[in-house]
Amino acid sequence: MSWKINWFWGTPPATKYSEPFEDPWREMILSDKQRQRVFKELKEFQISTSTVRHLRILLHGPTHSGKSSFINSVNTVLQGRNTTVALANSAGGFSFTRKFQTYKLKKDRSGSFFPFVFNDIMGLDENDSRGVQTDDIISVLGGHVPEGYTFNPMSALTKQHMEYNSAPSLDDKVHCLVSVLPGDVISLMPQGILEKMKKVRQKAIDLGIPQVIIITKVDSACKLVSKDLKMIYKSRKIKEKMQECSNLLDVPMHCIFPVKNYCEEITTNTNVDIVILTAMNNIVHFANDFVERQ
Ligand SMILES: Nc1nc2c(ncn2[C@@H]2O[C@H](COP(=O)(O)OP(=O)(O)OP(=O)(O)O)[C@@H](O)[C@H]2O)c(=O)[nH]1
Ligand SMILES: [Mg+2]
Repeated sequence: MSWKINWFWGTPPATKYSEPFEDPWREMILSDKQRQRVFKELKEFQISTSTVRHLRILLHGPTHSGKSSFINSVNTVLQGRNTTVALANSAGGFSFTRKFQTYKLKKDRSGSFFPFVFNDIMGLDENDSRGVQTDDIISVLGGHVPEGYTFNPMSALTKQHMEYNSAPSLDDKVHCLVSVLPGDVISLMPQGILEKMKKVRQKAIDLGIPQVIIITKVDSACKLVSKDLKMIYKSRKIKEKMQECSNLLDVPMHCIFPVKNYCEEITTNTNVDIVILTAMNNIVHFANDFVERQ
């Protein structure tokens, strides 16, 4: 039957890959009012149990994927000004972040902090001698790595080391694992890195830790989005990247959030804020659900 329809109407021209979808495939309101709503949600978020002081969010992923920039971006949104808490770097080569560090974000001038913290770690590299060891990330998940520990790409921290925390509290453990992937080069991700990420993911599944993927650099990944971030959920390219991540790491689409980090800007922008805040609100709720179950 279909050939008759085609014959009658003519074969419709193939949709151009660069053309956006007419309707956004994920509902995302981008307006000042929405920014206020998601901002308020994160600002007022509280942990629903007293078993932990804060929710611990671990960012991991390939080197230069934008892990440190994401922490800075969340802080920039919350402070409403250009900030750098975690040092990010533009040079290639080795992972810039070497130390295991916890970042608390200031809530207001009274010295209080948000009820979540970020752990920034060394990036994963295909070359075993250049990036963080998979076993070290697994140790971080379980709360065994002490603050300030300098990762050694040549050997992982083990129970035999003095620094190894063999009796971690629930506070020390990770409550949400965030895999940070660079949107512009996902398709080129070396198999070796993906295998390492899958191993970490499997351990997180075993421990019941929720998982989220943040896709950074959507501005570099898609011209439409680079010109106007409002196109983020109309872009075929971004949807394809998300699907690719979902397939590669076996994470459902509703746990994947594309963002553009603050890198060059010195002022904040409503749409950039909304995509970052939306991702963060989901992360803290997933982490809170996990802590509630412990
Ligand atoms: N265009 C664009 N550049 C980004 C984005 N996020 C990060 N970058 C850039 O990517 C580079 C690496 O960012 P980092 O935040 O240092 O990445 P990282 O994952 O912490 O890297 P390592 O600590 O070295 O493993 C920097 O030059 C950032 O400015 C983004 O959303 N868009
Ligand atoms: Mg870093």
